[in-house]
Amino acid sequence: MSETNPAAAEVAAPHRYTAVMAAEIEARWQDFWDAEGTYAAPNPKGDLEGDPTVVARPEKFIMDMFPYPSGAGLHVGHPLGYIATDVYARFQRMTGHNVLHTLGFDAFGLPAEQYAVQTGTHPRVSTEANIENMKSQLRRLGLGHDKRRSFATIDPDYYKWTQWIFLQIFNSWYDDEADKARPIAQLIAQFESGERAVPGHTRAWSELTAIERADVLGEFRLAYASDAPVNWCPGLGTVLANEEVTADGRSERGNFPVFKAKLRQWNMRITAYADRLLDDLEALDWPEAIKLQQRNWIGRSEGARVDFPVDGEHITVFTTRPDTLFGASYMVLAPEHPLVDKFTPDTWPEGTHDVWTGGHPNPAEAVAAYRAQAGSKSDVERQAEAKDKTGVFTGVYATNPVNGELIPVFIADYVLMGYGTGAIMAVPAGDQRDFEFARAFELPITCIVEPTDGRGTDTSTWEDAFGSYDAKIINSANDDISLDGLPVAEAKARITEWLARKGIGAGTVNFRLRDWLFSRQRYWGEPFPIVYDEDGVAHPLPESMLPLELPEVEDYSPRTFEPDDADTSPETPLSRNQDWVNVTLDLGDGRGARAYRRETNTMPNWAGSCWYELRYLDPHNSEKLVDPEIERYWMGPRESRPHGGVDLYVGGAEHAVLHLLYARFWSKVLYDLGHVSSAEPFHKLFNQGMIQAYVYRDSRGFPVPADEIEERDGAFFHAGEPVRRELGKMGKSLKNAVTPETICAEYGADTLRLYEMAMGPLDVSRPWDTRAVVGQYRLLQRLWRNIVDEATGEVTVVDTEDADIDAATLRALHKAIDGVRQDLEGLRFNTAIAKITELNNHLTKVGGALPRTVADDLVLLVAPLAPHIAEELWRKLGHSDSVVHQDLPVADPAYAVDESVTCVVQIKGKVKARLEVSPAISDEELEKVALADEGVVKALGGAGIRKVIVRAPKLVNIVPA
Ligand code: ANZ
Repeated sequence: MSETNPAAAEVAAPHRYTAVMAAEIEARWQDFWDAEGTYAAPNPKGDLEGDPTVVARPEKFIMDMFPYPSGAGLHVGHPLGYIATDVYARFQRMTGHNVLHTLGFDAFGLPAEQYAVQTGTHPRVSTEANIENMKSQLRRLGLGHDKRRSFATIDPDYYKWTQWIFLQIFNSWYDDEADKARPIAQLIAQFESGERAVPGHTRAWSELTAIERADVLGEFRLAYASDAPVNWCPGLGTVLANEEVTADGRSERGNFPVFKAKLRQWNMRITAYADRLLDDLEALDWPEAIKLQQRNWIGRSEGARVDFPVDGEHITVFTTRPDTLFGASYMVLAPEHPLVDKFTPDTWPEGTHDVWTGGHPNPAEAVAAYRAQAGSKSDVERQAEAKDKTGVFTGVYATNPVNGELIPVFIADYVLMGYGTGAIMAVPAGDQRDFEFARAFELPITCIVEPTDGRGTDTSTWEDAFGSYDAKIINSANDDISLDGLPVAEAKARITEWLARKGIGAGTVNFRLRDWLFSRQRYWGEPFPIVYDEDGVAHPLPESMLPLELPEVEDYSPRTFEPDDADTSPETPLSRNQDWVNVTLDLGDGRGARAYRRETNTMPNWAGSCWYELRYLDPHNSEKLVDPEIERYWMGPRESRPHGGVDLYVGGAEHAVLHLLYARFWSKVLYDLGHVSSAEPFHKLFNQGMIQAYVYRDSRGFPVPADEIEERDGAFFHAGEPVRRELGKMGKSLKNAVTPETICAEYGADTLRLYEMAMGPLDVSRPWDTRAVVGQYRLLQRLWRNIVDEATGEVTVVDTEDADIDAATLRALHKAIDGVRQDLEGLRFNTAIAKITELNNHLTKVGGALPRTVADDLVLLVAPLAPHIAEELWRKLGHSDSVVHQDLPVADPAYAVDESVTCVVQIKGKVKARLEVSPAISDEELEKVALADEGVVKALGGAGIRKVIVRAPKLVNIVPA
């Protein structure tokens, strides 16, 4: 039979596994699974169509980060994670679990909207078309999703609940005493009864105007509007959250400049949860790198606040090193600090150093000029390490409270208004930025920590600050307190206690985390369920008015501006639609029908993904976002997941602090308010690697189509011209995208699945190589051939008793079963495939018809990875139920071992016996076996045993008493 002539092969082997056959098998089983609802995961109650009434099996909730329905469709890199979760879900189904696995679409937000704007179609039209396209691409891969549970975040039935959650957040406050969120009605009751004083007012709650009450509550609500400076991105025409701004002060999406602007915007008080977001990370099964990024983003610093008197006022600083207070030789305020206006005197005080004035005739002019210059810089630029330190003197002196020294107060841009108190005490000996500033402005540098690196205490000879925590404090004493000789940690504790006693400071914890800016000036997002009355007071819509649907508009384009024009302000597309904006409503609050204006901002694209795991559980519930019993069943706390949450969540590492932090925050609010039993959304997180691809560039550096490349002697050519090869991303713009359809057409979906899983460990990036895909295709062909006669299409297995199967085959089988089970549980799909390949090769080598039980087990092992061919072979083997819900075989430990090794048993150093044992035998087991050995018993002759030294599997040394 000629392997090289496919036509001839087809005549000789009409039942060979080919791409044509794969396509037929795969389409047939996909239709069958859909029709049968094979992947429908029953709920413990409720009305999901097709559910049985009793669910006896333990639950597993397996989830992917759902995709944006981009217009470009999927390339082979996208489904890596989806295939992995599918394999894992299938494995869990075959090991006794009720598995929930489905996939929805994250369809609001900038990517979908930008695509719509580019193509000139309404976002709903293009988004829905993209979703359909992606669904058909994904269906071809044979993913076992429960399709009854799928939705898109743009479905009004879904975003009704996103809006409902917003209202829950709006209608609650953080009770620090109870350390949880509570309904705002309870706070109002406390104000009404007088149990709690109304902050900022001496009048009773009942005497405040509606506007005053709204303002007071705005200081408490977990969702609130504020005028604080925000990140304004003219190029995108919207404001952005801190998390959406890159380290160099540009928009993560589009890479446009971002400026600080004062605009009234909605915020989420995520900072109230800073401690819990930090603490609860501990019990999560997440990659350490992601936990670390979240910890850093939350940025908890322990330190102290200290008051420095100045002109009858005081400047409060935040410091992590109160132990260095005696070395504070000047102060710095952020240029925007409100006290600066209060202080600035008309003239420079006597003795003002020339370098402090920046050449300005008086403090007011100096401050104004410096502020103008600092305003145009991003926080990151301001804090850049290498940057020359700039600043000016404000013309006032503050008093250092520990030694009474008068120290000058500067403004400088390296101090940020948004961190701590926006003011610092500068300790040039201990802090590098302060050191550089002190050198530039000729300020004293007092040595307050004894250097441990031999540089000595004469700071005039120093080249940098000495910030070590492993040193002793010096030169730090007054009549009342001395820190001299204390190590840093002790000095910190002692000075903090002293400051508190004197009433000039206190220990405090500061967080880097800021509240989450929650409004966007775009069309394609969830409308806020908020209206404003004639006083501008915000009112929540009653639940009965949800969903508040996004109106159909002609002009949905965002108003964008020159990317670097900071003096612009946003315009919301919804505001153009006055008929929608101005409404008369009866909110059911006893005020009757009134005129209101709708909020015209929309929610950010993160909103829909903050809670979608919950809706998968109970997707059609019109009464509640999720039934509590159903939520407890799928996600409630267990020993394996102490805070509850999804059992496995797979997605890219780029969402470390955006989506994952926001979703955790929403979970905690819903948990506090009693809507869910899980305080965390995702118990185990796994980040898959990226599929990379070769990019081929011509002599000008432009990418040329990767599928037109010829390789000759290790060099690459395009249209006869030599080209350069490098490893990069896969995508249309680099002309190297490979679509799953292409691979499916050439080899079938099972081959594609196997190839993606075999490429390497799931969490590392790997280069795509179309030429290597055929390797997995051959594996499937050999698997087929081991069970099916290629000439007749009949199965070739024989019924053989286990006892009659040769030992090597039993060993190969059970080793594979054991290894594959462990590998699948550990998400090591590549090594699982290697073990299946080894088994299959063994069977090919042995030749002849397979014993039926071996064929069955082989097919079951393959089923999670290549479900279509497995289903087909399973049925051919005579089974009438789907392979999907079969039990995965369990290895018999008697066979699941390598051949034995020889163990030497010594008594007093002399060899007394040799034992054949399993190489995997434990020390305890081996000791037992050795002591029971006849020869050993004899040699001991009844003597007691003092000690047994075991080095499994090769040595046992017995020391008789
Ligand atoms: C005195 C001192 C002495 C400081 C010393 C450090 C070392 P982390 O750890 O990030 O919280 N700081 C405080 N507020 C600031 C602001 N708004 N802008 C810029 N810097 C600010 O850093 C806290 C330290 O950063 C604080 O402790 C303060 O400098 C500075 F040997 O105070 B330190």
